[in-house]
Amino acid sequence: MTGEVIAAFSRRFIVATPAGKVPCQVRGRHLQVVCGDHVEFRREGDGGVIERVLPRATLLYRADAFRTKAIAANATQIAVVVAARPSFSTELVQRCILAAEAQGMASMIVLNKADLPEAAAARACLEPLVRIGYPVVMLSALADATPLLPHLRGHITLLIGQSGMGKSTLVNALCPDADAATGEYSEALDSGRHTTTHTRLHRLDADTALIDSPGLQEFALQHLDDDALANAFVDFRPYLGQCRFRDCRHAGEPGCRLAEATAAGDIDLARLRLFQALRRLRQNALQRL
Ligand SMILES: Nc1nc2c(ncn2[C@@H]2O[C@H](COP(=O)(O)OP(=O)(O)OP(=O)(O)O)[C@@H](O)[C@H]2O)c(=O)[nH]1
Ligand SMILES: [Mg+2]
Ligand SMILES: [Zn+2]
Repeated sequence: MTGEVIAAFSRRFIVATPAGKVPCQVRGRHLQVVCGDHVEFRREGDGGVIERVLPRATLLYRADAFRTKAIAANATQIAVVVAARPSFSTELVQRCILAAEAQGMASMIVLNKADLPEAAAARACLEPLVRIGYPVVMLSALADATPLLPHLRGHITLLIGQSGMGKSTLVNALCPDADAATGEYSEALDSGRHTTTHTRLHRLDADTALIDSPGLQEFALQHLDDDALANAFVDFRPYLGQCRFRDCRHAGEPGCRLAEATAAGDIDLARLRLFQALRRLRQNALQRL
């Protein structure tokens, strides 16, 4: 039998099939199963045992020097959810987008809690990302989430972001059967309380789905080597391969096209700095190993 993994706990999964949902397990450690995977399983008692993961169209994951953490399989785009309150990190937003770019996935940003007075300032923080082509949809998940619907049709969209931004609230607004837990954020800590603990896929129709994921505190990009990292910056792509030195590290070498484009105002200096900082982080981690 085949089905789609709609929930992934550490070693237990819920697989959706046309005949209903089946609780499944994996035997052994060799098989990595992620929410969004299409799998083959055999029935065993009331449940099933997953035997094979079908080839994935995409796999969004993060990786530090020691381990890799898969987030979801087969999503076609990510929607990074940020909010007027609590505050969010634009660097974390960019890291999520870089990981998605490296998988060939589209990215958009949802600015939630537009009903709060801080929304305009939050929107201004996103302007550099709008300039390089990422759409921002501003809405209030509690009041009306429908402005997001046209962006979702035909996509499997992974909702990702820090805790307390309103990912699960959005899922509840758009999928009436979802019944996802939501939680007040902490004013004192200016942070969410990590209410969602497992990734879960919710189908809206045959070719549209939303994946809710636990709040992120960090997003390591150790898996992107220099070339993959540079290519993940969409704003760098027109200039890559044109530097004077073929092995240019875009870190102050003469004839660097990225530096020239930055001086001309065609690349945002903050983006070039982010690239250099991420590259250095990876080099330092490699040296420590
Ligand atoms: N004012 C306002 N509050 C909202 C809105 N959307 C969500 N919230 C509140 O924000 C808090 C966090 O919402 P959640 O949906 O649990 O956030 P989350 O992103 O799923 O958080 P984690 O599961 O911890 O990652 C809840 O108290 C929601 O009621 C909104 O549009 N406006
Ligand atoms: Mg949640
Ligand atoms: Zn260069």
